[in-house]
Amino acid sequence: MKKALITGITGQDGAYLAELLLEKGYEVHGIKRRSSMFNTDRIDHLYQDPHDKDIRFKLHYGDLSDSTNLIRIVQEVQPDEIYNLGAMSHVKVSFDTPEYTANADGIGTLRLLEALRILGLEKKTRIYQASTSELYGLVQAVPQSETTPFYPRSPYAVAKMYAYWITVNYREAYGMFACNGILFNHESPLRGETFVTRKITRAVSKIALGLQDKLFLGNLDAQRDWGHAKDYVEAMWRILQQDVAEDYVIATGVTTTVRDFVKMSFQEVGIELEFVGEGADEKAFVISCTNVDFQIEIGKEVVAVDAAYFRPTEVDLLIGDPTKSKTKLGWEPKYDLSALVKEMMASDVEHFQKELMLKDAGYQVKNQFE
Ligand code: NDP
Ligand code: GDR
Repeated sequence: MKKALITGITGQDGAYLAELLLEKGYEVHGIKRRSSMFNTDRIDHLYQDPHDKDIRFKLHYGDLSDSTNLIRIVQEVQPDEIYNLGAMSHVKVSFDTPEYTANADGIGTLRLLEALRILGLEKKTRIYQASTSELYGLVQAVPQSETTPFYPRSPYAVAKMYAYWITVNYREAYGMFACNGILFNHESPLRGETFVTRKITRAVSKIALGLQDKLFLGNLDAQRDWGHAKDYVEAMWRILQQDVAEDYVIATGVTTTVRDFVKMSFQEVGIELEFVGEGADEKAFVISCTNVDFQIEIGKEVVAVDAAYFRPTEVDLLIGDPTKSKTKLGWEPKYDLSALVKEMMASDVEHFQKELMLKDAGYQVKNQFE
């Protein structure tokens, strides 16, 4: 039985990957951070009682900023494969916490690679590094492929650039099976609530149900190549099953503006919008509503730009070239954007319908910071 160790197992990708590897018969170990409240919502359905015999799913407390802890966990688990998904993954927040981001996202990768060397596992354990399309940053050429130059535009992307190159360097220097997956944006109903897609699908669901008035967003012109996380974790696994360690772009090859993602989400609940104005003055109004379940007033302003969400340096356009992953990995995404939006909207509408029932029964509905 193969053993995998996943950092970032409590995150969006960690949850989908753990599920996939368990289905494939792996013994799955994950590193979770200590938090003051439970933080395992996304993987609670995979829980196995540690008192039972022959369990195949186990969590270890740890942090990418603590070498001693990483060395101890790797020594105990002796994994065949490591998937390094742990990171401070929010681009905008990385401008507020640049040093921590560099430590966790950049040096954290070095700590894991060194743990393998220190333990003499550099020839046994394969390692996947969660690299990102944010490396391309300021547009040099499109579509972006494995050979497009990098120009990172945030502390997050600069930290990930270190992680990318240290992975390549350890592969070349020590013959390690260490690979980068350069993954373009991927989303799902499990996506963190402050990334733009989930922020939109949550807010649209609440607006349609009368639980929220308006959605405030930043740059509506940004273009992203959005895929589904479920497809992307399959690519991570395939990258580590090859004969030769290489780096791969994982993307759909289709790009869409944030504005169009907003329109598509509202369309899922039968609401058509008209966008008026530009830049920080842009707004969107309801022009029709065909869904009788949602009582929304025609002419209501439901979207507005708030410059507080603009980034000091923005990544305007991402569109990936997945030719290498298609030909060498045989990887093909199963979801397109409309299927992704449909699934995310269905999940959030269902969630907020339950909250509405609670509200109607006199319970307070939570406010959340976005
Ligand atoms: P999430 O933000 O959903 O999950 C990040 C995970 O990392 C969480 O489990 C988090 O723990 C954990 N984590 C954060 N800081 C540390 C730390 N110091 N030590 C250990 N663990 C830590 O990200 P995604 O699942 O979306 O992304 C997975 C990886 O892929 C990340 O590295 C991200 O940067 C990268 N990536 C993501 C893309 C995307 O579109 N989703 C695209 C390209 C790359 P906790 O739950 O406690 O916060
Ligand atoms: P990104 O994702 O920065 O691409 O990083 P995010 O969803 O945060 O932003 C995408 C684009 O939308 C614009 N935007 C807003 N973004 C947020 N979060 N909130 C807003 O209100 C808003 N309004 C407009 C942003 O400016 C940006 O252009 C994600 C993360 O998962 C990274 O970890 C990963 O490496 C990359 O994707 C690939």
